[in-house]
Amino acid sequence: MRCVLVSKSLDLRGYLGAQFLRAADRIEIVSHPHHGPATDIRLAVAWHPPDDAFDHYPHLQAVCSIGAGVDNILACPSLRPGVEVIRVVDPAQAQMMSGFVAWHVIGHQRRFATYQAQQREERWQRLALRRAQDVPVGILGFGEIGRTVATDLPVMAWSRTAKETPPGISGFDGTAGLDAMLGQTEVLVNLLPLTPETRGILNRTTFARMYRGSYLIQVGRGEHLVEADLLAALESGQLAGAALDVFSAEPLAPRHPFWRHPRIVVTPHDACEVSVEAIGATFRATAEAIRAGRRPPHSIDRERGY
Ligand code: NDP
Ligand code: OXD
Repeated sequence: MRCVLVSKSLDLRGYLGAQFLRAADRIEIVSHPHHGPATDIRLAVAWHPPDDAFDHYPHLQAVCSIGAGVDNILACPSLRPGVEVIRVVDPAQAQMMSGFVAWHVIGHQRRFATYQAQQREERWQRLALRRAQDVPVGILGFGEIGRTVATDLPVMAWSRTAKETPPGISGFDGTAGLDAMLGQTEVLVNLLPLTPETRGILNRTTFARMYRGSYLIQVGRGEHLVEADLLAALESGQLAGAALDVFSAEPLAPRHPFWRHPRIVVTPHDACEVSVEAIGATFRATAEAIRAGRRPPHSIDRERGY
């Protein structure tokens, strides 16, 4: 069996490195575009594949993402129906995300931006302090990563389907659940996958339902956010600030208004990362399942989109 590496934005061979290539035991790795015979290419590892990439590999059975998100693979027009799409589930990545979210939640709670502004003006002024339990945090998405973040913070969490939640976490689901959660939320963390249902969910209506002076931590996908609505909510004071890690066009364009906005923190899609070891383990489990004629673990539901 052979596997093709497909990406228009990353040199996957360099990214995955020699250790991954060695560990791909008994599987020959080739890079797209592969000009030789393609009949035994049954596997791909992909990240932002070119539109026509999969047309070249008619016997493809599975495409492994190198991240938790698969939106960029599902959006590829040449991905045929029936091809399994597999994502990486990496507890270390979820923990890294938890640290990122905690950084910004505490930054908001402890009014870090105000202290920074005061420092720039050489102003010595103590501010009223709040306790963590006085800052209600709502998470959009209560999946592998949302659950890890939630266990590290007292939170509310929203998902598509109802869940049993551990003590200390209040669960919400469906449209009514979203409204109910937003009505009690001061920090909103977006950890949703990008699907037709979730595109544009961070919009003026969502912001208006939250407390005045709320904070947004946007770590899902850029297309979840209606950028003009965020700028308007910051301008009106409905939102006090936002930490943005993902953008609809990455890298963020030069002179984009987010770069210099005093109440926006920009990070370069760097909230956390999947380890090459986790990608390797996913890849090996996928190859093993394909050989055995089983459905690979962590295959996503293509109908649902995640
Ligand atoms: P999971 O698939 O494990 O969880 C997705 C969660 O979103 C589930 O709780 C699911 O609900 C919920 N959900 C999906 N659609 C809806 C909807 N229409 N309404 C309400 N809830 C919905 O994903 P992960 O936790 O592993 O990752 C989540 C996302 O985080 C990724 O898809 C990616 O976009 C982003 N991400 C960003 C990173 C970064 O560096 N910035 C790094 C890693 C991930 P249910 O439980 O009911 O199915
Ligand atoms: C992912 C990401 O999906 O890093 O893993 O965005």
